[in-house]
Amino acid sequence: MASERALALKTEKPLGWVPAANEFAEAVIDGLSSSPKTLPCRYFYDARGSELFEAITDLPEYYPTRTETAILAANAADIADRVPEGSILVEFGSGSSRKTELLLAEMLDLAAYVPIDVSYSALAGAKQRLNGRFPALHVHPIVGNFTDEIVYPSALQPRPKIGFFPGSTIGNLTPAEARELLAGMGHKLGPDGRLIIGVDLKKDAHTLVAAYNDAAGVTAAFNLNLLTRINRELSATFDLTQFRHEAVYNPRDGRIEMYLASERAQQVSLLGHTFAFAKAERIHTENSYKYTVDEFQTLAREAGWQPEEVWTDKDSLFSVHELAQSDADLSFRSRPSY
Ligand code: SAH
Ligand code: AVI
Repeated sequence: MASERALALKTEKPLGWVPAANEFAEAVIDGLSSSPKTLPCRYFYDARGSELFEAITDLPEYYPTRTETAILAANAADIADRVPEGSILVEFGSGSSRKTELLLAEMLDLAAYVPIDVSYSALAGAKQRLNGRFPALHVHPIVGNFTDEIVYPSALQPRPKIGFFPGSTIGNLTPAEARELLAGMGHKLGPDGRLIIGVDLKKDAHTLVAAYNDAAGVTAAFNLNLLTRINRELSATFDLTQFRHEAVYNPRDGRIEMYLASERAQQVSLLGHTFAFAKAERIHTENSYKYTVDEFQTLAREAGWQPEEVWTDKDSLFSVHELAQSDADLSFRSRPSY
């Protein structure tokens, strides 16, 4: 069994790593100086934001998590069948890693599980739980942006790499960004790399808007928590009672848009900058793109991936895709299913 040290990834940051305050400050100042005002959605996930996201996943209106979980539960053994022994499972935006447990239970001969997330608290919680349930599994969390390069140590470099990107987090990027991220994942996973990715499907606007504007107000709290984080970490003066959560479906672009709308004309200061808000002016905090199966497969092909399998639920709410690198040698497959 390789030692923890031998398996440590070169780019792995200590588990306590948090993005440099100036990176966060720059992103917030840039976003609030833009017209229209924006904030990057990856900053939702401080400890409270990760907790609120977990609460969202239990909401009756938020169908994606339970639907994707059921798809994975029904197909985990099939997915695992095609994973060569001694592979590394690399997860992008792993959060609580709860869906991953379904795969890990079927992939008992993995060399390592590498969850990557910007949320320290989510990774720490997941590592502790997984160490308890799978004591033989090497878990190597990386606190950081999944767009960053991963430099594998030489012991792991030649091993087959399976990517896992559930949750439809791909939908939080524009299609152009998604193409770039998928192409980058191809590079990170190597020529024999495979990717299991969850993608939310287009559906009626009513169902979509309800999922992002729940009756209990948990999504509103998740959205507003971004301002709490900015107040705390960047000494800003947002008055949380004077901003309102909004979620709308934009059918032209096929995306849910989340905003924080100013209840009145007001000013907010932050690190020596002052930002003026008109009444009803909005900060665009998140997009959540929805795809048809064909649209997503086209995007994947454009990024150098070959769609191999797709699973959906009976109501066609959500899809899970298995992709292979376009020029991959698939001879290791255990059964000729396609
Ligand atoms: N995969 C989990 C969590 C989805 S929530 C699931 O399917 O339920 C999105 C997760 O991605 C959060 O944990 C968030 O912290 C993480 N995340 C968002 N943007 C990220 C980025 N740019 N780099 C790394 N992690 C990111
Ligand atoms: C992580 N991501 C895919 C979620 C989504 O559905 O876009 C984040 C979220 N935003 C509001 N609710 C959930």
